[in-house]
Amino acid sequence: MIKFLVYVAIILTVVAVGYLVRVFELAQALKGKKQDVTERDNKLMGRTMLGLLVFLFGFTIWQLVEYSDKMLPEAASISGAETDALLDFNFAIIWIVFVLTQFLLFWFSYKYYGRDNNRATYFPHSNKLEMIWTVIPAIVLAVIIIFGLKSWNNITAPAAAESTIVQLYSKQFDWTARYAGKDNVLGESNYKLISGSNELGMDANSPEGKDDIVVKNELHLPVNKEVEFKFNSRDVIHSAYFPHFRAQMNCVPGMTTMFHFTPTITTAEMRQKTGNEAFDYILLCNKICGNSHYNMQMTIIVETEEEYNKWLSEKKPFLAPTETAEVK
Ligand SMILES: [Cu+2]
Repeated sequence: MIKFLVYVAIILTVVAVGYLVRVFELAQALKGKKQDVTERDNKLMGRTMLGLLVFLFGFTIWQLVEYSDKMLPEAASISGAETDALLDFNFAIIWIVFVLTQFLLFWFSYKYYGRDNNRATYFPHSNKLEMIWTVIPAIVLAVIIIFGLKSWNNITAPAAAESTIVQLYSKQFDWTARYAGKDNVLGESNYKLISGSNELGMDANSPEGKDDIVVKNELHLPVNKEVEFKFNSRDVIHSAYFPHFRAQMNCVPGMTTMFHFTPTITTAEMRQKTGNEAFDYILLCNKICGNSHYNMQMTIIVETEEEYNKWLSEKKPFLAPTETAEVK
C-alpha cells in the first residue's frame, strides 16, 4: 500500500513539474521573451547525454560485478556445457552490439548538438545501408539458430542403447522416479491402475516392470553415464527443470516427453568446486502448476557408478513378486 502511494506521489510530482515548466514558458511568452532553444541549451543537452552514457555503462558494469556470484556454478553435464557455450556466444554478440550502438547513440548526440549555423543533411534512403543492416543480422541469426537447433537435436535424439533409463513422474505436487531395473526396460503402466498404493499405475502383469524400482525424494544418477529421462504427468503440465545440468522438459498429461544428458560432476566434486558443503543438485518444477508449485522439488545425487549401483541394489523392486503375478 505504502509502495503504491509512493508511486502515485512520484507520478503526481512529475506531472506537477511538467505543468510548472509550461506555466513558466507561457509567462515568458507573455513577457515577449524569445523562447527558442539556444545553442547553449543544446550543448548542455549534449553533455548531459554524455554523462548519461558514462552512468549507463558504469551502472551496467557495477551490476555485473555485484551480482556475478548469483550465477549458477559451471554446467554439470556434457550438453549443459554446450548450452553455456551457446549462451556465451549469444551474449558476446549482444555485448558487442550493445556497447557499439549505445556509445554511438550518445556520442553523436554530444558531438553533433544543434548549432545555430549548422543544417542537418537531408538523407532519406540508402540501399547500401539497408543491405548492410539486413544481411548481417540475417547471417548472425542463422548461425545462432543452426547451432541451437543442432544442440537441441542432440539432447532430444534417441539415447544410446546402454544409457540408464529413468521415468520422472510428476503430479501435484511431487516427483516420483522409476528406474528400469536390470533389464533396463520400463514396464507397462496405465492411468486406470493408479491407486493409493500404486501411484504410477504400474501394470503387475508386465514382465519388464517386475524389476522396476520406484523412489521418492532423492534421484540418484551415475556420473559420466548417459541417462535417458522419460517424463509423464498425471494431472496438469509440469516442467522438469535441472538448473545445474542446464536442462528442462515439459511433463505433459497423456504423452511421454524425453531427453537425455550425461552428468559430468559428482555431488561431492561440486561441493568442493563451490566451496559449499551443503550443495545439492536439485530438480524443480518450472511450470506454475498450483498452490504448492514452489515446493515441488527433488534432490539429485550424482555419484560414482559403484556408489550408484550399491544404492540401487539396496532398493526393492516396486512390484515385489506375489503369488498371482508368478502364476502364468
Ligand atoms: Cu509442477
